[in-house]
Amino acid sequence: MSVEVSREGAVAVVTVNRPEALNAIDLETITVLRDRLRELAVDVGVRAVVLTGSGEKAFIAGADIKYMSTLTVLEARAWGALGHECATLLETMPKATVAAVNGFALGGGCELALGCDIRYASTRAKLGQPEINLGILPGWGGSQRLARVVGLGIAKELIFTGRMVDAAEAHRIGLVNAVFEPEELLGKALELAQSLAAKSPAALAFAKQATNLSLQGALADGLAQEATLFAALFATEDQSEGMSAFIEKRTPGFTGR
Ligand code: DAK
Repeated sequence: MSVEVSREGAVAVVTVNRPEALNAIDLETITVLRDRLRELAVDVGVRAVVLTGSGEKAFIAGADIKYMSTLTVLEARAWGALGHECATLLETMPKATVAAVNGFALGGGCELALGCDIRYASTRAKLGQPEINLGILPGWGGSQRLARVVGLGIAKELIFTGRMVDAAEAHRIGLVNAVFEPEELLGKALELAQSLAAKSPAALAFAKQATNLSLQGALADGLAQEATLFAALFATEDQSEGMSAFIEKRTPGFTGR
């Protein structure tokens, strides 16, 4: 299968699996990825998702250029919508999403990583938006999300030049949260995902919803939404459990109720 999903407790690991093409994403792959992400978004047994690529060279080396080279204008529109849906599912599903960037994350690959809440990279990772070299622009959200992560000036430089950054530079500019040796990367991403899966699902989902608003729209609207979400958590058992556990000096057991 071009996309594989495995489970480790409440964590789902989604692996794009086309190593012969450096996990470049063709129509079948993006459609299956979209379907799997839709399922995981509503699966109450899954509290965190890790996205990675198979093999040692690539996370996702982009959208499949051979496939894209044949597209008509209408097909390009539909292709863009599929990638948008995947990145938006990663960004908005009510659970944590972590990209384990184990190699090339280019074009659409960088854009899917940008949809994730947190990005970990291996020392071998190379990230970038090289679409300009193909006579196109980033079409799966990169023209909007990259600037929100690294700032407008750096985003424009990377998108206008198509330059790739290595893991150290990606970390310095805030494009990835942390860098690990290749053999450590997936374990560290899983460890992070497991720790997020142990949090209150309601608190994490609401924290994600609120922080997603922080770089969009008016501050007053974001603050109003934060106030509503904050108050709503006081109707959950998890809030009572979290505070009781602190007072009783024990580890909380969150149930999601
Ligand atoms: N597409 C198709 N095949 C790819 C590929 C890709 N993106 N990347 C690699 N491959 C394939 C190669 O063709 C090669 O296959 P064979 O020729 O052996 O059959 C195999 O993977 C191994 O690649 P290389 O031989 O090139 O490996 P190297 O180590 O020499 O080089 C590389 C690695 C990552 C530097 C190089 O493969 C490379 O430059 N790849 C292309 C990277 C790239 O440009 N990615 C961005 C793609 S553009 C939009 C919607 C979406 C998008 C844009 C607009 N709209 C709707 C508006 C998204 C655009 C993109 O993602």
